[in-house]
Amino acid sequence: MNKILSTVVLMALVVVGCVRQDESVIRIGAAGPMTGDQSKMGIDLRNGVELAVSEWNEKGGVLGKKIQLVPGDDQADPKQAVSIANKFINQKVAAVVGHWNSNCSINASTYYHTANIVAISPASTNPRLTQQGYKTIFRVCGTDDQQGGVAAEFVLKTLKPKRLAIVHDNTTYGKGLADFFKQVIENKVQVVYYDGIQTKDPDYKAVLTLIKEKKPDVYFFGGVYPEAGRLVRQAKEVGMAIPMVTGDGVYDPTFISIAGNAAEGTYVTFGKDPSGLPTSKAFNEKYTAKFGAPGPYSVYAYDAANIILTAMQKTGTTEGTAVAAYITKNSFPGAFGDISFDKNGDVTKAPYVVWKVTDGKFVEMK
Ligand code: ABU
Repeated sequence: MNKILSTVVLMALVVVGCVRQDESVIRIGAAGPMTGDQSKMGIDLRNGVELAVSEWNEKGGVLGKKIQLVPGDDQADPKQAVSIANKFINQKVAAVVGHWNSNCSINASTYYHTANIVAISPASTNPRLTQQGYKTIFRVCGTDDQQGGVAAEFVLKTLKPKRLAIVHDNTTYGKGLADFFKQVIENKVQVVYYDGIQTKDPDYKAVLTLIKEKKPDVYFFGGVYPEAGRLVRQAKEVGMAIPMVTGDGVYDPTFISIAGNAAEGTYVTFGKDPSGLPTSKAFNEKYTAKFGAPGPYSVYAYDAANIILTAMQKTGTTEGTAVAAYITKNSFPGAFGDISFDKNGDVTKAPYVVWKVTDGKFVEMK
């Protein structure tokens, strides 16, 4: 019996080995939270990559090979992100678009760096990601020092509060963004509350009551839309009638669905809307026909995939160092115009603007 079992295991390993050795396709990983309460972000990301891959395959692929999309669900969990990175390495994934969450991207980046795999995050905004000296790690979004500064300038010039509360979700992204915001503003406005909340907690009324007692005029939140939606909804329930100011992790219609009417008047920093630009027209039409309305980071994922595939085509290789060097030295057409990178792997242009929830929609402030 044992002999039969070991023969079956051996045959299975041979089959797996044959799949792993299959060099007839180029595999591109798409990593993000595809299950759980941030799953919309991961699915938006994967769809953006899938659209780019299907377009390249229609033109014959890259280097004479078809491209295969390999999705990786990191569940917005940095430990799971390491498992996904190892899975990609074992599957001989040539490059990765991902991850969405900064803590996931930072954890996984060490593995991609060691395996000489190019990874471009469409959405991870914590500065640390590109400060590690990893030549194959890039992002196509801005950074939290940039958007924290824009949020702070907006609060000082437009909302002009005397007293301010700052809340974060204790993640690399949320706490980092809250701290960049605080650095700019704390000598100019009295910060009457600063603390973290636990993600996934269904009830923030106790902390909101504490904040309300401190009588702030505005509160800033560093975190993602599921928690932001509950905070805003429950703030209204405890009678806290002050606006939330927050960052790109909250820019999604799901925030408004969770918060309901209480979302009205929330301010969010994010990039401009590219949908009216000629550079994103084809993307918008094709994405919408295939998947429905693009999510906030779908087009960033699409651009990231196109940058990787263009660099492979131009260099004639999937080898990480060569592909990364090409990405660093060249510029690429993207939804907002040409995209180029600095020596760290950050985009050279990432303008943030302020959006306000008005009549159930995000409206860009002039
Ligand atoms: N930047 C939006 C949220 C994703 C992250 O950076 O963690």
